[in-house]
Amino acid sequence: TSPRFLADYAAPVFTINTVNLTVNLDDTCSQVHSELDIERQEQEPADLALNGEHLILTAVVVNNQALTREQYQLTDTLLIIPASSLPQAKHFTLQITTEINPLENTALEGLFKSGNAFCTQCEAEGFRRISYYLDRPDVMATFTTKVIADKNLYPQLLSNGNKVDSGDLADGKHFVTWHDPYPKPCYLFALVAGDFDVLNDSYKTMSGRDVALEIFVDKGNLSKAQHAMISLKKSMQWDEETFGLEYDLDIYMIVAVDFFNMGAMENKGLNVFNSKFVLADHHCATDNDYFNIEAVIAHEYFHNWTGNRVTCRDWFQLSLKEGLTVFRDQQFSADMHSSAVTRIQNVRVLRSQQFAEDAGPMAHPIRPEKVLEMNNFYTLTVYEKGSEVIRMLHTLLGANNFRKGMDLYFARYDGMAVTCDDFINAMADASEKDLTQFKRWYSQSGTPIVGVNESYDNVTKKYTLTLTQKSPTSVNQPHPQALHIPMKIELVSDAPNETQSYLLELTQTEQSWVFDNVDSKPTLALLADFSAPVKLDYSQSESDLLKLISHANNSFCRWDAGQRLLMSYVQQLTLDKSFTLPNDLLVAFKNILHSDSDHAFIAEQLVLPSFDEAAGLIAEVDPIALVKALKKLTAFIAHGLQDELFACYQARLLNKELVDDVANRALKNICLQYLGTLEKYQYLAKEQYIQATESIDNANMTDTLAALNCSAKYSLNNFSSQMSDFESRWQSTTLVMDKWFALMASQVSSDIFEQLNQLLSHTLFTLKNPNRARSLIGAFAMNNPENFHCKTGRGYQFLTEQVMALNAINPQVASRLITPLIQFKNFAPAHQNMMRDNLLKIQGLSNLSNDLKEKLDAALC
Ligand code: BAL
Ligand code: ZN
Repeated sequence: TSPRFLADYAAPVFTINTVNLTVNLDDTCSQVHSELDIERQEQEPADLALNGEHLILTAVVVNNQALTREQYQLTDTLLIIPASSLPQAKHFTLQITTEINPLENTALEGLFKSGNAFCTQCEAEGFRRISYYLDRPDVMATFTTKVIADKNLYPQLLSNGNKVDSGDLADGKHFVTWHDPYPKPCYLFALVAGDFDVLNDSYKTMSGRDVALEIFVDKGNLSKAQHAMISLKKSMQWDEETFGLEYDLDIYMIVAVDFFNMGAMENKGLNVFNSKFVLADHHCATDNDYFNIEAVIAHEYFHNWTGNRVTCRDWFQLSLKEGLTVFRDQQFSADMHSSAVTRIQNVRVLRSQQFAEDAGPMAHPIRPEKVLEMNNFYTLTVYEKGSEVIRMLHTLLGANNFRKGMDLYFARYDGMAVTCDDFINAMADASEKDLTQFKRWYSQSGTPIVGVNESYDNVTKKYTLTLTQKSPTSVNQPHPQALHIPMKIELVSDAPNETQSYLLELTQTEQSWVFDNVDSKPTLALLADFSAPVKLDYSQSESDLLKLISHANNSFCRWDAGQRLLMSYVQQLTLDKSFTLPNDLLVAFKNILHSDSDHAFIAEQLVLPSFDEAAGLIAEVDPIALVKALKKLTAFIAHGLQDELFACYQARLLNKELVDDVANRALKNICLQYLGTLEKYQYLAKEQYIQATESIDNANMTDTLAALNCSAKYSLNNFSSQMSDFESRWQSTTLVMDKWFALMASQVSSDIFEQLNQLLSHTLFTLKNPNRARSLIGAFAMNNPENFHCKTGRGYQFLTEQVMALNAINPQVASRLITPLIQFKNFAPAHQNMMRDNLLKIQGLSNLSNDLKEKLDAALC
């Protein structure tokens, strides 16, 4: 196969108006009968080419006339009906019968088995594994789907839309027919069959309609679906209140399955979810899990308008729906929780992962221009940077104009498949703001660097700020142009209440602003609320950063000043082993601990920059030196503030009111992470595990995992016996065992490779379950830098072997897990060479998937 290009987009020659599907389910030979109403878009005779993969074709019928084998052509990926076999009329019908094998479908695209249930995943291009079709998002049809299966094994048969018919059939089978009145692309098609427990509820929409809400989970898990249901109702209400958007069908269903490549999927009226983002109770889920479930439920729900009612013209436009929907779910989370902490957590993901992607071989604009395997573009760039681009619009336009733009977007495009340009044009027209230059964010890749120059004139009381911008160049982007960058700044004054905030629009490569009547030289706080996804080239003095930590008005700026200070120490410690850390840092941290900020925010301020974030800021870093630097910084703070950290920890351990609170748990557990480095306090991790696990009232997974993480990271001797205890308690709870595998793989241990091999042959381990594969292999490669980057290269070799095995089982999962290896240019030459050698080995596979091929070709060119 060869890559596809955005520039080659052409409107479809044929479209499909209605689809009648009958799916007769069977483990190894499911039969799919599809009747399509086809509409010719051009008068001239043309061949009809339908996408299809891994299908057995048993019949093709045009206008009720069966075609003979000579009347059509078949390739591995297409069914071509030549113009000579088609009627000349504008409308004709096409019937296709295919057979598929769901049980053998380990790629989990199209129709597959997840445990005992059948389910589907069609985005991006999975429908072509169910039937021959015009599998492109700008072909939108109304679907009627009849699902047939054994009644005992599969009492629930689900598809999109409303249930219109059901009944019994011969041989113990039954059927249910569903009709979805909203035309949709086939990527939003879904079908599920199984024997589930159902949580039922309802929601009255703002116009007074009752919507039935149903969450389907594996038998016995009903009580774990409550939080998802509450989250769904909150999301429905938030979208009505914030954007005036109401749900449109009579029923909204969510099904939780254990085998799933993605987090979840927004199929019309029938969301399919990775069970990780549905199931929770306090015994088995962490505070973070609760937060993420609410966010993913919201995300998929919000897609009903931003994605389903208005969808993408082609897959290059993916950020049209994903960037916008991530922005919407981030705003929702910020409204439900601490907005400052939510924003910080968004930025951490962006800086530690998206910046690395944007600096690596797979860097692409949020609207990519060339794609070999579409599944490779469900990226942090399209999603998270895409959301930042929408956020910048929100900042530049203001909330009111942004809402007007959204209203206009829906008024213009409801029911259509459109482009990112269409979205921006609606925003520009509604707000009357010129967004011509802003559109460059959609076509340029790489993280821009903003430079800073400032001067203050004591006599004229003028403060002058000069900002520069530079986007990285690459083969695909030899001459990047200046972007339209919203820079929210503060001029922080020593005088109370005199700090001023501004929104500057940086549009040139170099631009200056003069501020009059500034009484004394201000301290500059840049990127309030992280107003743009850029890096700063600005080395502010330690004393300025310390001032910002305590005096900036914007909470993000206070947090960020602390991070920049810490990062400068990490950098100095990495490059110079003899660097001594200053006591000022301890004073600053002590002030943070004792500040009256909310405790979730204090906890965030105490978290050090991650390995990944630091690695992105130090060219060709020696990973081992970086791990040591981070440890040294942790130990310095722990040692210097042990009394304060211990007191803070104890207060939260002993005070019942504080124990039950998410923010206080976060604060307690960050204290524990520091104290774990000190021998004197290592007993705390052991005790916390016992208390969090055994207490009948307070058994709590957040505290259990925090204790085990601490023991894993500092090789505490209680780790292995407590992990055995944990395993025996939780061996029959799949999602908790994922946490167990991840902890085992994250432990810093001299015999880690022996342990990893044992874990691979554990009776509960399988590469076929994506969550399980990620929990062992992903956790090792991403959460255990000390062992992954070990100088023998065994860490790289381990990941390579697993990626090679996964290539044949599930190419999407293999392609995600290879990320740490393709970013080899971040690291010192000796590590680069070992990583590159391993990549060459993978590239040599005879059955290399397109998913891996695309990344390897980019990394090794
Ligand atoms: N559309 C794929 C999953 C998601 O972004 O919601
Ligand atoms: Zn999405």
